[in-house]
Amino acid sequence: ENKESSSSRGALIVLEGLDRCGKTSQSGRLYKYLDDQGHSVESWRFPDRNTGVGQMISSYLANKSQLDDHAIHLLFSANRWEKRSLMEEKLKSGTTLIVDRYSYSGVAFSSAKGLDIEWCKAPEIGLLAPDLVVYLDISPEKAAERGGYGDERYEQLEFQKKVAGSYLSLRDSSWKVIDATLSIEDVEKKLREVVLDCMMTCHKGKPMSQ
Ligand code: DGP
Ligand code: NA
Ligand code: NA
Repeated sequence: ENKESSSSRGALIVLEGLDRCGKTSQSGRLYKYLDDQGHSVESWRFPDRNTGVGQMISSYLANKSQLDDHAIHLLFSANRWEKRSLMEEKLKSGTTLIVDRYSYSGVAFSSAKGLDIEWCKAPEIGLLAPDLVVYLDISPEKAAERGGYGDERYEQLEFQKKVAGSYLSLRDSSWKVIDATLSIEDVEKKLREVVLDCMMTCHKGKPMSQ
């Protein structure tokens, strides 16, 4: 029985990892695969740079504006909050969402700057909890070798090392960790396995949590 019944909700699947870990291309491939299989699925990403808040974030990341570390943290969180009701609607209507970065990025990147981790987590409380978090694991050094970083604010080796440490402290048993240094095809295959497993079993009958 491969088809979901029309009454079941979609799964909230989150991809996390350092910059250049391959998340964005993997979410694209996963989206295409699930869509081709006939699933109702959408590919999302945070920050969503298309909103007003998202434009402020984009300008900050491009070093075109300066903001207090706490203020930008709250903007990233607000950017997730402004999409929350749409997210809930989609999931309720049976659409599975593949989300490139979510609250873990929020906490990992800001706490890497030295902000208190509990303070960082607070504005994320009440957002929808993922059914599955997949961490694409790569060392900061290997990630930096991949075609180089762009010009964005956080794309620097020393900072990414701190982010990697923060992510490590956030990992729990609900995370699936995939070795992101495998070939694109192998990462894709492993990602499909954990995602299909989640879609078949892990969220069935489970209410959306916050
Ligand atoms: P991306 O579009 O996935 O390349 O993300 C842009 C950059 O912003 C990337 O370096 C990760 C970082 N980032 C993503 N989400 C958050 C967040 O919620 N808070 C902070 N501080 N940084 C974030
Ligand atoms: Na980036
Ligand atoms: Na990305």
